[in-house]
Amino acid sequence: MADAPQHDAVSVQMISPEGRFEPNAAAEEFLPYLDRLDEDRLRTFYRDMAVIRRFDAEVGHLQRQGQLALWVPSHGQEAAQVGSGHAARPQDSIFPAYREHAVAKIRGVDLIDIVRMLRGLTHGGWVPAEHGNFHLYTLVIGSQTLHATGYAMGIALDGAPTGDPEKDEAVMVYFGDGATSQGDTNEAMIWAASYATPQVFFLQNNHWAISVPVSRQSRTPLVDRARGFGLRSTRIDGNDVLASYAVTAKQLDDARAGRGPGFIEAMTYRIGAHTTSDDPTRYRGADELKFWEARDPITRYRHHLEQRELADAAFFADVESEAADLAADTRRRTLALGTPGIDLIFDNVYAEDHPVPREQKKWLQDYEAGFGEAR
Ligand SMILES: Cc1ncc(C[n+]2csc(CCOP(=O)(O)OP(=O)(O)O)c2C)c(N)n1
Ligand SMILES: [Mg+2]
Repeated sequence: MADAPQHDAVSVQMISPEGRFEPNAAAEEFLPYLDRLDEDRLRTFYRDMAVIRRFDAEVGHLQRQGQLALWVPSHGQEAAQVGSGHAARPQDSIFPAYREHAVAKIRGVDLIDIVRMLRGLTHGGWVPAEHGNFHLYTLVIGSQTLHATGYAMGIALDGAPTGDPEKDEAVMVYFGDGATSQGDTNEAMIWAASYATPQVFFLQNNHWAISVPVSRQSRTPLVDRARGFGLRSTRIDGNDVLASYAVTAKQLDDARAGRGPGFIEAMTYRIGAHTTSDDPTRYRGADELKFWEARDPITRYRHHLEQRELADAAFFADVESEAADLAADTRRRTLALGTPGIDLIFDNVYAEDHPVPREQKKWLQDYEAGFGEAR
């Protein structure tokens, strides 16, 4: 079966792969949104990307050492996440999938809460209203798009926007290329368009849904498919943090102003495994990986900051030490988390007592007791 072309749509790009500020023609209408960024904010983008990369690597190691059931790496997708995450306003609501560690950090989630969830200690992790309206990680592919659209429909039904972008709310939902094949995602886009929801669909096209390439998910670039639903749709270079920021800022402000839902396809790449349960060498070639490693979003942005003389060696050393501190802190806190009790596995299966989980729980308790010391 021939693979569908995925590269024949234009991506908005602000920074060249070498780090030069070279907005292409598609970037023009988004350029004014970069004026919102002062030098501190530009440096924060780098800091967030680099710190999350280090955190991600550390938790990956912890999983390998038996401390987590599973880890979902974000390596390679930092620019897509950091640019869009910073473009959201405090009053906005964010619905993630399960790989958006950088956005979680930006919205004020304590990253150890993600670790707790993937260690099996909680069924959720945090209270969204107390953490920047950042909703819970959703492992059922695409289901968060419906949660987001339902929430955004609520905002639309509550009344017309005031016209003040500092007050009006918008919703952003993150999902992957594989999720675009789910019925939920397609239904969410239909309802969003019908109700003109104040919402942005943020697709991180990392080229793979576990072992299935994006070319198998769609015979047409996904940015074009979104237009068929009636969404304003833009493709961006997802490894360009400034493109991600500017396009998301415009899309969210258009959505909050009542101009209807938008869609962003961020072209990026999942450098690591799908999760720690996956071995990507079984299905993808080394050349493809090399191609994308050479387009690393953090290296590109570092060159950009250096060329504009916005950051010096002391800044980069400081970021490195913050990243090392976070990694050490995460390791220390993870090792202190303890193990989940057996009850937690069964307690929320049914609201009331039920013979099947009761029997299964007893079986597991007896099995564990067979080892002697309670674990
Ligand atoms: C409804 C549903 N079907 C299948 C799965 C198994 N599954 C987990 S991740 C995944 C691939 C998702 O790919 P994509 O949407 O591209 O997101 P990515 O992991 O690449 O970020 C699948 C099929 C699931 N979690 N939920
Ligand atoms: Mg994917």
